[in-house]
Amino acid sequence: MIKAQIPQLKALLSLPKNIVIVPHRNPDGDAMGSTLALYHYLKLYNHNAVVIAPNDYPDFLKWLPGDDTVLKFETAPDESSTLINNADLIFTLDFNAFHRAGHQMAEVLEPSKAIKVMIDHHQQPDDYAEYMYSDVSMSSTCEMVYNVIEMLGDDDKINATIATCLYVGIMTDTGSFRFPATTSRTHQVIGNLIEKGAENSQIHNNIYDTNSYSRLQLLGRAMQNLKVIPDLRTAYITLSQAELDEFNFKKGDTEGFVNYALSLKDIIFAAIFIESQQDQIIKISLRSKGEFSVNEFSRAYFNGGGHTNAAGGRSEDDMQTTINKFISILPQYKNDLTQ
Ligand SMILES: [Mn+2]
Repeated sequence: MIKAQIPQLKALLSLPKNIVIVPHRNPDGDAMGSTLALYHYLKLYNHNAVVIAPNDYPDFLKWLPGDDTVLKFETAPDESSTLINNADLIFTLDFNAFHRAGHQMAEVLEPSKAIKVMIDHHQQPDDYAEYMYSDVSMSSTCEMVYNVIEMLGDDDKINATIATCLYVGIMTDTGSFRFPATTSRTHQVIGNLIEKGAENSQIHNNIYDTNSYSRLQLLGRAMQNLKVIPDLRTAYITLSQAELDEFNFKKGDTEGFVNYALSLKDIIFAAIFIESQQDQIIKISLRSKGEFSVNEFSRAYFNGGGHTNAAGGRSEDDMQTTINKFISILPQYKNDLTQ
């Protein structure tokens, strides 16, 4: 779709507008990188733009340029709602269904009369956006925002600030340029971003070399809890609330843990189950290699979804019940997991 609509979008953006930019709940590097990159881009045209995140995000993203301008719906619902109600345009980035912004924020977004623009690479998008750029083959929403700016004829407007934000999202969503959605085009975009001033080595350092001692200890516990089901090529990790508390858990601390399970030789399906006393649920992250779709698996059994090889989910049962359910489902997929 989007190419045909670009002139229309360009016309829309030619005069200053009230614009709200929204990432998904529990924003990650791609969500914050893409929304802040777009924010800095729109500011060049004197739009009254603001990023409203549904809730807070990990500290390792808090150095991003523009972080201090981000509103959080959860802690500023009235101010956020007013901005959403007064918006001419709402960009929803790195998600494709209002409920992914959380139920409270979804209730404000849904009835909004603003023109919606979706830029996203998750599967099965909802149909709410007048301008919809949805492509599941893309490495990241940040790569797509780069494409949009380029299609608008503004690649020369990408400065070091915008480049830095976009670099973060492409790097984090591709596991530092190694996941299968990483294409030669992705590397070309990354090359251009470095030319525009993204400090690649420093950015990597800012995001990944921020471990606290307690996070590494928590990782140690997670690895002790790692279980393997070799004949179904599956591995999973559990972390209880008590274990999180023991190691001083902070938001973002378990980011990437599931990838260790997936890095086991011959394992193609990995899961991590993390108890959240506050939400009264078990949070689930699923990863796979190859054809096995964790998006479909999560949609079918764990109230979630995402991509073919990376998805989230949740369970309202306790940990043991959730694990038992998980293990009991697996044999149905024996063919897919062992082919
Ligand atoms: Mn993404």
